[in-house]
Amino acid sequence: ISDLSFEGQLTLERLLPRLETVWQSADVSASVREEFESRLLQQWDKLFRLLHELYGNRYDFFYHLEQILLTAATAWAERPECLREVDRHRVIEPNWFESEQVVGGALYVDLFSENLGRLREHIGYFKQLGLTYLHLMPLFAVRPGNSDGGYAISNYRSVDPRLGTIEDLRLLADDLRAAGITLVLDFVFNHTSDEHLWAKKAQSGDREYQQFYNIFPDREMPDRYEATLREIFPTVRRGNFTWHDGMAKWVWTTFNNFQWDLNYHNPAVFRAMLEEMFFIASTGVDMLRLDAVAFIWKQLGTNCENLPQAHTLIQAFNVLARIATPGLLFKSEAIVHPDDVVKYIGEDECQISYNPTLMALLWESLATRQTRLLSQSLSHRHQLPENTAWVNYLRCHDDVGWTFDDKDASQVGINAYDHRRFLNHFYTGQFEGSFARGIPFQENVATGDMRIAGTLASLAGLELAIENESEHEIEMAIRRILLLHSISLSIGGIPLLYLGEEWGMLNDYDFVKDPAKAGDTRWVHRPRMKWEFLEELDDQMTSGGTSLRLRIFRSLQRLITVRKMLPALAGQKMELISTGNPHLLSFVRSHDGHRLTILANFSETPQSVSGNKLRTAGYGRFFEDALAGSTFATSSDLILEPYQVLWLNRV
Ligand code: OTU
Repeated sequence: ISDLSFEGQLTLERLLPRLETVWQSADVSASVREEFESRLLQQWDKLFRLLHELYGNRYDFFYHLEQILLTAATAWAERPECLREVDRHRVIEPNWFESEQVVGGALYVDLFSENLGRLREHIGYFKQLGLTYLHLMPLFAVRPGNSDGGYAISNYRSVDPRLGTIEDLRLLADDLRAAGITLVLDFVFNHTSDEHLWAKKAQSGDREYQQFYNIFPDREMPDRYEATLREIFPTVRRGNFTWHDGMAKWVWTTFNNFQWDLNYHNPAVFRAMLEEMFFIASTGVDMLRLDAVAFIWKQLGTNCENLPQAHTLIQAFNVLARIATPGLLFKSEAIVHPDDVVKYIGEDECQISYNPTLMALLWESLATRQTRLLSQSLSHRHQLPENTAWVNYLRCHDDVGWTFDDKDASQVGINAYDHRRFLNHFYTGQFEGSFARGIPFQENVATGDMRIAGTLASLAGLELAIENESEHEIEMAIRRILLLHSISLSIGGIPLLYLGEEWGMLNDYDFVKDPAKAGDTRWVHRPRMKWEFLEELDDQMTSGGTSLRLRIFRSLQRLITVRKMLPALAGQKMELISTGNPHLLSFVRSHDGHRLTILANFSETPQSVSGNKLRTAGYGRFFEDALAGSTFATSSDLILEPYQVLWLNRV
């Protein structure tokens, strides 16, 4: 046994008796207490190592360790018994989220249903659509005015009064749990708003709280850091630091000026955010979306993104969740280079992760009508460790950035720099013949860099097609939308819709009228839910009508239903098939002895696949398309209609 493990054991012996007060004051049963202690013993060595790595050089390490353990014990002692029940189940079935039954949706409470109370009335809608996972955009108390869509939190323990109360959140969580829907909320742990109590104390000169943030008296340190930093929100300000008049000091602000980055070099910050994390979990949240994970650890002389200590930190949060709230899972939000994205994924770090590379490359394929870069990337980037999963999405509340690997691009003869420029032109509609209606987000005049804002439907061509009143273009746009969904629903992982997509919602340019939103073009793709679509659906159920909106809704609903009937779509296993046709994406999904072959045409012209090729590759003689029901024999070539997708079962 190593020296460090030995020190760890001594430390635990000293600390365990100090938890006594927690058990006594919470009055928990012996068995509940034993559950905690057995998990603590099991995870202790790991936890001690992680925290020692981060904070072991502090003279007050032991004190902070004690505080952290007290926090964890309290979280378990006070955890509602119904959540402990969920914990016990999830520990036995750690890969429950890999099921083909899991389908996710994300929404803004205010834009969807005004408030949490009303949201509860729409659980039937989620079920109708087939959702089993619901991510609510940040709903905690925020600073007034611009709050970056809720990402500038002033109090993690109270709900934005416009949306409801913590009690409303609890009731919603209970109802969702009863309906079999997993609740996902953000853990915005990289920064707080400048109006958070900690920031206010810092502003009033409290040195203890000034150490919660990265605050500097003059430009010396900011300039030294700046030498190696990127700019994330260059249209907000140049650089990463904001001058605060009251304190007459510089504050580290990676995002907006009012989002103050927390200083995790300080163990008190770790412990304080741990308490907030456990509080959020106690409301009945199943998964936490770890916001902006890439930025949480800063180190002079580096780009302060994706540093090894960021992983150590998340792993430390994770072990503590395993000990105190074992059902709670983490979802990584690392919209960074694909090599860095996967580093956050693991049973001991984030069990699930956004798949930004797939998202970007699906849009890339749609623009180029070619799948070579997508296939190249998928060929070595899709596989994940056991008990982890991708969260596959097409659009979310954020922008689209072209986060593919330059080497993957050059492998298939693409110059990454030129290609990103092309994609930006294409998706902002500047490229001739483009169907897309996106607008730039965070355009950096110095580097020419930008990201793209726009809804799925507007980027896929529906907005322009409707404007052109072209039946043909509308048809093509709808097919593109469904093509993208069918990939996201079948490629392996948790598909995540951004609600509004089910109706093909278009860009909403009215955001410029609201001063709190005007400066952030992402609001263009955050439209308000139009419940009249649903009423139309209900009316037409009987009359059999087929408006464009209804067609999108019903087709997506059907894709989801079919997904859930295909056990081959569980898990993550995916093998590409080479068809020799550059316009097709083709792969086989297999799980538990089930197989499904998927062919997708990314062009607006019919494409053929050699049946012979499919047969000799061992994919069978006869297939049935699970989507349309048609059958195919591999004795002749298969023809895919423009943008058609086939989910082929062997028959
Ligand atoms: C996240 O995104 C959120 O998703 C955004 O809505 C927030 O504005 C931001 O953090 C601050 O809380 O820059 O454009 O992974 O791409 O973390 C979105 C790197 C963002 C960043 C991502 C960030």
